[in-house]
Amino acid sequence: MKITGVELRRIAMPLVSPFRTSFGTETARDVLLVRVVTPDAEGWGECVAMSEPLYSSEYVDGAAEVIRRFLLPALPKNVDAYGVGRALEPVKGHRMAKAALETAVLDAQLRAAGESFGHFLGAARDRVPCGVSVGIMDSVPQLLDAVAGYVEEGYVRIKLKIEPGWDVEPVRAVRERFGDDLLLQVDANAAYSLTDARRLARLDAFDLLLIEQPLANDDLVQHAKLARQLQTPICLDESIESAEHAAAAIALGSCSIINIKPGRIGGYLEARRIHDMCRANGVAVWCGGMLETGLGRAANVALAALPGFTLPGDTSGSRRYFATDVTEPFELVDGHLEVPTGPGLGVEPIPSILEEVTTATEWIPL
Ligand code: OSB
Ligand code: MG
Repeated sequence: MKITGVELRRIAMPLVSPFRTSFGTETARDVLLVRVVTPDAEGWGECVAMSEPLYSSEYVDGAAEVIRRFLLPALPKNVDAYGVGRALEPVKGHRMAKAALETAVLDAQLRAAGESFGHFLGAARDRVPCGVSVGIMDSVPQLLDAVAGYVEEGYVRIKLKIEPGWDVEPVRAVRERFGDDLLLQVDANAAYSLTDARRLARLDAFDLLLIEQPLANDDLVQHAKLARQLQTPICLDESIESAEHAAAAIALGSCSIINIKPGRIGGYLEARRIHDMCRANGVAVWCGGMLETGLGRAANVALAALPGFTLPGDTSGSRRYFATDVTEPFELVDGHLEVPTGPGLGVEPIPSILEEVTTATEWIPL
């Protein structure tokens, strides 16, 4: 596939409510979109990097810079999605930037071939069950109201963001109010250390599906030690940047579940590799999210339909994030989102909405 050029487009997407985690509070999503143009088709990739390097070392200005300065010049004249990863291998890290570019190339390639992401990746069902990630709130009553709204909307699993000082009490309150049948899990975004093991073990009383990323991003050994002190299964998010990390975490006993976020690990091809490896080892996976627009969401929903994704993902409906999405909104039906079936992502940005939210564009001929 010959690439004519690439557009880098920045969009500003206000969130319907502030989203607070242990690393910060987001009120708007500053998104970099990559549009790859070929003679036969165009493709879109959404970069999941956030404005500041607080979740991981990547950030959106840095991703744009590495794409224009190092990634695009490294692309061969003729390339498919598999070739993108090979061509970009000399550049270390920057997986979110690489994922956005590879996804845009894959989308263009699949649209030209008339094949959907779901079919290409190996989706085994036509809809996926959805969870929702609930931010840290100012008070427990406010949290209970938010969770009640999501339960009413049909979400089949609730994830509570936690941090020291906001953990046992909110979890207890949600468990008491919504009962033992609610699928419930927590996400610490690396806010604890091993000395908090006894505090974290108090969460064992609440029958959580998992605790996500309790300790530092780069500490697989301490996660393995913590796992031996908890009954609640440990799931890793930030720590897993590749299939090699996933294999190491499983071998060390650092986690028994993996959150696969294609953006964090370099794209959907690597995501499928991790899925295959985990499935062969009996390790459950689920699809995480980074507050994506409908473009990123479409691909995530397709991935979440693979057979090894045995837990509900953070693949929520558009309105959980945005009053107006850039695509037709994803809407929950009976707690599920439908996997798009059209060519490529199977969704398009709506031109008038895209124009309205665009803050900058840059055309780079190849
Ligand atoms: O840790 O899973 C996370 C959002 C931004 C950055 C990191 C995380 C999250 C979420 C929300 O939990 C997931 C979503 O609904 O997209
Ligand atoms: Mg997480």
